[in-house]
Amino acid sequence: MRKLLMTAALLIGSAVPAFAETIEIQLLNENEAGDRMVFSQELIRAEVGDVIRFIATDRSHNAQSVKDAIPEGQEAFRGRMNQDVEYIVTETGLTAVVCQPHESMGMVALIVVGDDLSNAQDILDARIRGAGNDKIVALIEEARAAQS
Ligand SMILES: [Cu+2]
Repeated sequence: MRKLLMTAALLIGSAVPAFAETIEIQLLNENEAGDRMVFSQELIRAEVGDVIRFIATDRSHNAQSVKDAIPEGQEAFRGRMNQDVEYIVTETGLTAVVCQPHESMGMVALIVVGDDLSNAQDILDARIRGAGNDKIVALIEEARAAQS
């Protein structure tokens, strides 16, 4: 029995990729290119088992997922203003991320897990304001172009 349990533990362990990464994304007032109110990376590629850490580098930002713009089974998240927040990747697919105060100015990001774009229409149908919506559409196009 003991041996059986250990085998089970090994099998469960092997479901998590051996090279799980922590991906750090900064919340910025301005990036090196001079774009204002931006995530340091806007198309964020990850795999199941990775952790995406949003870091409150500059003040007056947060990071949160958008309702109905996240893979089924993936836990939604909502970081507080000026605080780091982590997204623990459990599902493949796309997630739209916004900074609530600057969403309409285009402070958004798109997480792509496992190169799975199957919920792209959910993201396009979700309510994302102003320039944020335009950027999300562009990021989905970019992810699609990279796939073909
Ligand atoms: Cu912001």
